[in-house]
Amino acid sequence: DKIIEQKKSELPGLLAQAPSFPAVTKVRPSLYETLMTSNTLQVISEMKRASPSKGDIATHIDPVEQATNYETAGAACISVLTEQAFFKGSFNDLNAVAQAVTIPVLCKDFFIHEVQIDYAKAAGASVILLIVAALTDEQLQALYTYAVNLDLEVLVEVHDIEELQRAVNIGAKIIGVNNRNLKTFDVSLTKTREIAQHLSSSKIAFISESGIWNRDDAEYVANAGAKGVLVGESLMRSGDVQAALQA
Ligand code: IGP
Repeated sequence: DKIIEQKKSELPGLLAQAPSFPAVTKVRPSLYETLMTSNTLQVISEMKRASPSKGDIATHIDPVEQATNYETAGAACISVLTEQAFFKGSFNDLNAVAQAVTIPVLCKDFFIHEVQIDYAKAAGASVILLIVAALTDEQLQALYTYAVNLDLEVLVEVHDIEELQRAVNIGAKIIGVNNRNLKTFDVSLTKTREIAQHLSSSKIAFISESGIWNRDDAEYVANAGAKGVLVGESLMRSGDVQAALQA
């Protein structure tokens, strides 16, 4: 709730000025296609400097170096946290990463207004995140349609069965379950299993987000039905991204 309040307070600033970033003209592969056509668990690796639950994680890491390491190590997509007040990210981080890699780039933020999507697009994202819990059905539908019309893919994040239904109702193709409860910060990978059991369509690319630390965790969610994992902290803390992703 605090983060959403913060986001609301930033809207006038964004609306006052058109986004202006060095242009990114790359045509990236579709995250959805990558997830649906590969037989192995795909990794979305995250650039995450800090978080409200963990405080500082790796505040000074160079986003270009980190993203290049992720890409070389075989990541399917790079997630860049752009939220500033709580996660110490920025659209500049996103733009730098988008310039540096050719795989899909996910803008990870708390989207409540179309103007934020304009910024994400201008900075070079090919995917955005929409968090069902933070939006009404009307907002969710409007932002989803707005993003798709800009040629962006959308990762729709859910925490429970009811939110899953809301995501399915708007036609979400990529759905992620966040194993971290956004209010208590508790992490439980059993969330992934619970949600996976209620997925009715094989056309949905299902992703497990948060709290993946090792091979056992990855195998657990893959066996539960996840086609991909979204991994932040464990990769940000690991000195050797290549080794961590191979393990
Ligand atoms: C990564 P972790 O536990 O590997 O650092 O989690 C990612 O799932 C997490 O950063 C995240 C997130 C979010 C952050 C998932 N959904 C929504 C901010 C907003």
